[in-house]
Amino acid sequence: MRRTILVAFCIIFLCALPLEAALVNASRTGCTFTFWLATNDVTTDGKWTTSTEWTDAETPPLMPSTFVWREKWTMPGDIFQNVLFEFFTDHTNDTGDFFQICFDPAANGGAAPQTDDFLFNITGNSKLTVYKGTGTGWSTTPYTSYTAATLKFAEMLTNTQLNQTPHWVYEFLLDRAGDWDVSGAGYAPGIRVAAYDASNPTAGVQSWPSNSLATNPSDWGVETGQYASMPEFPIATALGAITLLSCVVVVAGFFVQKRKS
Ligand SMILES: [Ca+2]
Ligand SMILES: [Ca+2]
Repeated sequence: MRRTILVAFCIIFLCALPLEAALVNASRTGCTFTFWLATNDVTTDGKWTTSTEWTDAETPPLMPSTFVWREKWTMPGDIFQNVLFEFFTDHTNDTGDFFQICFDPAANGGAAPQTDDFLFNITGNSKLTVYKGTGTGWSTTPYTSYTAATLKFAEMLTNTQLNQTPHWVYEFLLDRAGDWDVSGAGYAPGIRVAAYDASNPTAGVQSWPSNSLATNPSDWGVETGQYASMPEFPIATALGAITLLSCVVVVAGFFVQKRKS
């Protein structure tokens, strides 16, 4: 009888795994993706340096139609976060344009930016400014207490293999040592990306997750690091298959135990 109870508990545990994963952090439902180790070389130059430069990086789910973004990490030494952002609907060079990344290294969410949170803001005059959370918002004074070499970006108004009409392409590199370390979050930080075309103000700020705010970390997405390169099949399919197979095995064991008892 005790074995029967134990096996039944295992069935409930395995079938509840997806729900447990969703409850780890307060974040936008469905906006989670995998941050894979790069297979192909990447150069931060504001364009697809090679035809395969970004084919080994996952595109997060629930992407708006106005842009696409991807990221992957590289070694050796420090972990480097490499980001590609293509703003398909911005074809004009305006000083009011911006691209930004909000980053929650501790993945502790919050209804306002916390003191571990950062906002990387690149404006249309090719200027990168970093802001730090205060617990109630973003500091109005730029954050400058970091090593300049830990951040790098490049932008270009060009066409790519994802979209043949010239549009803004951004590449961003962040050295995850020091200020940008995410090990405290189990390598699963909160993240949000956004862009704005000053020539099209009625479209407003475009963001992932869609319609999310830089001031609400609990509504950002979650990036989960993997010490592996991206497989050729969707990882969600593989995880689903493993979970389903586990359930089948345990259920079969349950009935075998029942027949013995
Ligand atoms: Ca490049
Ligand atoms: Ca523009």
